[in-house]
Amino acid sequence: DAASDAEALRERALGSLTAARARTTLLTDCVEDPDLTAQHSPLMSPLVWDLAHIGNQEELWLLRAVGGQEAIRPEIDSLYDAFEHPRAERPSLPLLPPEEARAYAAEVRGRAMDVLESADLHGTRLTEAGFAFGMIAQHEQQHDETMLITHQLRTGPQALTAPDPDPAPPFTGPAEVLVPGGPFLMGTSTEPWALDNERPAHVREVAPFWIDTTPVTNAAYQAFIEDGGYDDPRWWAPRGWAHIRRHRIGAPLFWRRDGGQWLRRRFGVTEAVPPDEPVMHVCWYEADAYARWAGRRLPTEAEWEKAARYDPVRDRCLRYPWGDADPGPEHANLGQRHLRPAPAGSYPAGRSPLGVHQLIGDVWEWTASDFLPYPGFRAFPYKEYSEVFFGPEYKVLRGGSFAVDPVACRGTFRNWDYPIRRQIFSGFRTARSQEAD
Ligand code: AVJ
Ligand code: FE
Repeated sequence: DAASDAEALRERALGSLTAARARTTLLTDCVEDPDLTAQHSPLMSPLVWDLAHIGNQEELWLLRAVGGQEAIRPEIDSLYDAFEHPRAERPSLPLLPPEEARAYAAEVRGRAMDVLESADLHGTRLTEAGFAFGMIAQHEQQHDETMLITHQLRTGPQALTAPDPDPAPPFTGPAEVLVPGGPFLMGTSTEPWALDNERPAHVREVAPFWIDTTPVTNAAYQAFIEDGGYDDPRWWAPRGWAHIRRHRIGAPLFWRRDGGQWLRRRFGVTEAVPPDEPVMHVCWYEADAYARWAGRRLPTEAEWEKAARYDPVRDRCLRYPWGDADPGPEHANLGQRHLRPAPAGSYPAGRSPLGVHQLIGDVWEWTASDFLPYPGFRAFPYKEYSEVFFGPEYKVLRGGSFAVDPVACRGTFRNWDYPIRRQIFSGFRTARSQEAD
């Protein structure tokens, strides 16, 4: 009945917010204050900025917009407005010191719990099915992934540990899967916590194409390096070629050649690059060049989503590759349970109906597509989440990495970044059109 539905929604919102805060606490309590206030890379904010920004977004949406409350500290809004201050500038702002940032985020959370208890979860579009609470839990989890990237960029001793994923036997399935052409329903109009750029559901047509069964592995990527892939302009988009030459890029970020082998630094530890793991920390230009070298191309965003969600037997799209159930540990490497992707061929229970593996979790996957609105898009609840980023300067990534929490992950979820970015947990898989047969 309606009362128990509302209670289930409240429980889901509470659980999602609580899990996000536990992760934020882990990521900000595992280092000392100087590591929280330092800027570890000009690409990133100080961790203490993310912490107070998480609290400030929660204040704006849950306390002020939903709860109708006055600002707790109106003077700090502008410090934590991502559009007023680019990341490089944030360390020089008069930010709340770590203890104050923690206390502020905790005060907001305490009040948000009271708002959640009495909110009408069918009152307005903002609170419908607990949307604002889900949006804020996703926002915090997205910044937790951002903070994990900051941890990866940080030099110095290891601060985080996690068990490794289970080893997997070498993947022996077919290298690629045929995805049938024809229409499918892309995006969603029904997923209650889907963000504005995933909406609305709309029919898309794709031509038949082949897609890699697993993400491209380190071993496959090393073959591209060893074949002189970084020295051959034939494989590179002109801007990508100019970029890798100017910055002398010749391998994924964090890789280093040591005699005959490749090493990588991962969360403070240097280790041999594992051959069976999906390649990570490559930019769009590197993914695009690898695909051309391999005689293939990146999948478009629509192709990726059809490969991930389309069930040819039921002729409909699923919420996730494995079906409509929320992600569990058997389906995908999500939620920072591990601090690395799992070997190619892991999580067979998470494969799509067409037989494509590891679409969700492990590494974000670059697609060929620019970040553009779907037909019928409406910015909600604020233009600065998606709308201001639409255009050709951003490329879409799909699927989510090991650092994405299930609450911020769906078959329809869209991420985007500049094509030169590679500090993110980004990999890719390749495709080819069927008519090339
Ligand atoms: C969707 C990951 C591109 O981190 O810039 C966080 C998410 N938006 N706060 C980002 C976001 C506002 C966003 N990405
Ligand atoms: Fe944010």
